[in-house]
Amino acid sequence: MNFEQLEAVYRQPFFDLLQQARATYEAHWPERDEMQLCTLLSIKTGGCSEDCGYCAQSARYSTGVRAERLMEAPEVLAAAHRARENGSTRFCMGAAWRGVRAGTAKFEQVLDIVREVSQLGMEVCVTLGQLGGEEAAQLKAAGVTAYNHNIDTSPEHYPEIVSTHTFQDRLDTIRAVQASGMALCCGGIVGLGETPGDRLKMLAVLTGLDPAPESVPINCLMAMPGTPLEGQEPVDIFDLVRLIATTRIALPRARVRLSAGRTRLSPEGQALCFFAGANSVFYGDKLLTAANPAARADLALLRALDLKPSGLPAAVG
Ligand code: SAM
Ligand code: DTB
Ligand code: SF4
Repeated sequence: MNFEQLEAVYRQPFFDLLQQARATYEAHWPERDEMQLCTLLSIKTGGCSEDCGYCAQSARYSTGVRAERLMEAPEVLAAAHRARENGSTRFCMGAAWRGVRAGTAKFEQVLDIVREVSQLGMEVCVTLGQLGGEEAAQLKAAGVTAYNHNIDTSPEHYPEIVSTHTFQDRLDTIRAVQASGMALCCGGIVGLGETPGDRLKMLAVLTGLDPAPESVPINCLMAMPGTPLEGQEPVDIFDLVRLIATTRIALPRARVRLSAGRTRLSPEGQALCFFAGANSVFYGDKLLTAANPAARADLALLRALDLKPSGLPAAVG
């Protein structure tokens, strides 16, 4: 869908939009009462060379996040086991890097980690920054299911948020991921000072990707103290619901993940997002460095809404 088409969908009367999104969701997701639970782990925290204005892990801002070394495989594996025991079916590992290069010791260590974690039968997602064809092929061979690389906002707004790499750099990595056959997890953040139009321009880029992204994380900015965006106001809940609904309509088969920022949403607000077609969340008390709702609270919310965690793929059980 192009920008004009997305705008026409987005600007419908609120309940018409919700109804269209719900119908689209139910037509494409027979398991409509299932919520995918994903657990995040920061395998390399802080000290990043990039200047993404929202990020607590950039070395350029004093955020209180200390630079740590890349975790060893056994530590990561233990966390992955815990995630699976707690009901997650997707394990997402993040690293605060500009990117990775084949043949380096750190990349080899990541490949080792992936080989081990992929034995557990969960979907394995990594987000390591920029990469090329060789790195993507090696990650796929090691057992990565999906690579997360967000475009974050519209092409126009991107330079307001990041100066150390370009929107085109993001698209180049996305191309390499897609060429490797890994699934692409690609979405963005709301609350970066962008307009609703910027959000739809971001969505136009996402819907133009071929193949379409397998999953689309919609993050609400976690305004991290010390970052340039620490003072940003949260986005209006109805604007967020409209965006989720429009994403569901534009990308019917994608998992739409209500990602960072749920700590600032009410249960009722989240319920509207789920009704509009969000069918995945990050589960567990921590995102990468920021807080996430307590696991107990999330399970209570799912129960209240008669939703159930989606199961592991049948082969693994
Ligand atoms: N360094 C890699 C990169 O930038 O692609 C991977 C890790 S980075 C933390 C992954 C994504 O997390 C970012 O693209 C952004 O969408 C999201 N993110 C980071 N900080 C955030 C924040 N404070 N609030 C919401 N989302 C955030
Ligand atoms: C994504 O879109 N959101 C996740 C995941 N991909 C890597 C990260 C959210 C990070 C929130 C801020 C933090 O924890 O520092
Ligand atoms: Fe580094 Fe990724 Fe944070 Fe940007 S978003 S500063 S690239 S960790």
